[in-house]
Amino acid sequence: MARRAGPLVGIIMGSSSDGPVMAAAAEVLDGFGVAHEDQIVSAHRTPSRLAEYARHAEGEGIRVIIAGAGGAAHLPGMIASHTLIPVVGVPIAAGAARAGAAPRLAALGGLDALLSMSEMPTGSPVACVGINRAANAALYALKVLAVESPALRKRLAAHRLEQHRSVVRESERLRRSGLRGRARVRRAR
Ligand code: RP5
Repeated sequence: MARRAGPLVGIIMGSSSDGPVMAAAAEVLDGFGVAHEDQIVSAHRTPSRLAEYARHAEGEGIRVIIAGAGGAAHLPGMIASHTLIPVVGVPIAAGAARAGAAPRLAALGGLDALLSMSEMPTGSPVACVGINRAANAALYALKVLAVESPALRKRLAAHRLEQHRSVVRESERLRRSGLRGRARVRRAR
């Protein structure tokens, strides 16, 4: 894949309240140096903008769209129906706190959004990660991009190796200290 200046990933969300969850996707992409463009597109409040966004994404050469939404989350499925760009949905459970208020939990804890995305009827598929798992959506998008980019594939392989090493390091610490935080004393029988 040739290097290009424009965004490779489009991150969209139904509301600004989805921003705190979706920021995890941006963080992962930034960590891999992959350009993304972030926008708010509401399937039910800005339906014409949704169609426009699909055209814009195709024009920009965006390769993967990550779409986060809560409630009866139509955004990923509707975007997918307007474009051939692969779409990864992020079901969102909690809206951001407004003016110091506590986070507003979706009535069904995100299950509504999860099912809206994963149960897309045949014809307009959406890949779907777990509730609030925006980081996983970004990792999935990176894997899609890596099909055409040996450099990115290398970085993903290094990331996977580091995950492995970090678990081994944690396990070694656990082996030394035991689950209760100190070495177990073996009782002689
Ligand atoms: C959905 O409704 C959005 O994706 C958001 O998760 C949820 C609540 O939106 P706001 O009321 O915070 O704008 O459309």
